[in-house]
Amino acid sequence: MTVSSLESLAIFGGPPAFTEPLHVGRPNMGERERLLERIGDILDRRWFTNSGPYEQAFERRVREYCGVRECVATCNGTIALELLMRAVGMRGEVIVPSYTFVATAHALQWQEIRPVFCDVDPQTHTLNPDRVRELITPNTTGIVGVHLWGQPCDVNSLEAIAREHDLQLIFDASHALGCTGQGRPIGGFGRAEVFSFHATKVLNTFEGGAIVTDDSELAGKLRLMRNFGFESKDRVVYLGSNGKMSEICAAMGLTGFDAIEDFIERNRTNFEAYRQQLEPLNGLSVLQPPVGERSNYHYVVIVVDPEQAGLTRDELVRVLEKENVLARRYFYPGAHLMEPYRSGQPMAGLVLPVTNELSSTVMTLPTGQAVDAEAIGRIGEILRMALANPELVRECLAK
Ligand code: T4K
Repeated sequence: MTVSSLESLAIFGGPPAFTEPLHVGRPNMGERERLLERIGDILDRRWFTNSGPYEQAFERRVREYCGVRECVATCNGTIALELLMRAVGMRGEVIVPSYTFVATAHALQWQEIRPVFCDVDPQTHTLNPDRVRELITPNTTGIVGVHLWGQPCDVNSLEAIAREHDLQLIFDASHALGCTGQGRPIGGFGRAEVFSFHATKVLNTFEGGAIVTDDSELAGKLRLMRNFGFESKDRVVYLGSNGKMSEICAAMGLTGFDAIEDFIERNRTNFEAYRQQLEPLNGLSVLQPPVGERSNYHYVVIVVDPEQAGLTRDELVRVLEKENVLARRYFYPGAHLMEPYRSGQPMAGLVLPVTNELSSTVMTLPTGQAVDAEAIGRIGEILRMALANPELVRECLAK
């Protein structure tokens, strides 16, 4: 359906612009035939998990892609974070943004480490190093930076703070495969970095994750921890868990890697189409990757200024939802407003003005293989129409 007039918007009773929902997070897929071949081979070999040949090949691909010495593939990004936090000796208090997916904080809290929520920079949406300094106490053992949306953290400043205060610095790079910071691939900063390969990520292994690092000793420890602490048959030398990546997940990841440049190019084209559609609209701004850095463009992040736009982020999300465009309010509310932090740290929000602002004004829009320029044109038209008539839209939504 086209959106030709205000009355044709679905909130006013018109048919939705899309018959099938457009999701943020529709999985990207490589060549189906190649994946099925690989799965056939796995079934023939009857080697399904425990560091099989596909998992090893996947780890090699990640290492080469990120230019790092070590990769430890895992069953998901959350377990990867938990293993890494434990392996580097985080305990007591660890400084972390609240403006992130809640898994970053949960991975700490799960091991009874207190996440100390820190505010982010309004331009980059990543940890503000000046705010980090203010939160350091004698109990602080580490910092977890998050390259949110693939935007690189201010790695130089965070590394300087970590050195100065003898803190462990790791990065949650769940969104950042294929991105750079300081012109270098994400993956090589801090003691180690963690990727997520969840279905919704630029490259997916159905579920999956990985820890990458140049520190071979740390990687060795992580490999033990990922496999119950088994050093060899019958010999356990460390407290471990089960964080292994299965062969079928690795096969999916390898198939994705064969097509990763296509995934990123599609995202980039979509991003440019969104910019063209949305930048002329008053009150909407499209978050740009930093100049000179490579991005995977996997999240299309729109900041809504309600004063200028005449409508709030939540109102626009509702308008889009009626059209079957399922924009997401990532990351709303901030992690500090989710349990157990909401009850356990009721004052945390006092030092998080930027987080509070972003979590109420940001929406992410669908991209990836499932979206094309024509769909983005229609999304642009919906938003243009709604923003040209804010009073009527608000009145209609209030009914
Ligand atoms: N750190 C950060 C910064 C993260 O963003 C994440 C994960 C992690 C750590 C933890 O990594 P993992 O342990 O997950 O590997 C999603 C994802 O579940 C989550 O992985 C991701 N971040 C987060 C940003 O988004 P939800 O609950 O918001 O969305 P979900 O999973 O319902 O999927 C979104 C939409 O995607 C669905 O509405 C439909 C579509 N979809 C989803 C799946 C799973 C599909 O079309 N097909 C699918 O198979 O969390």
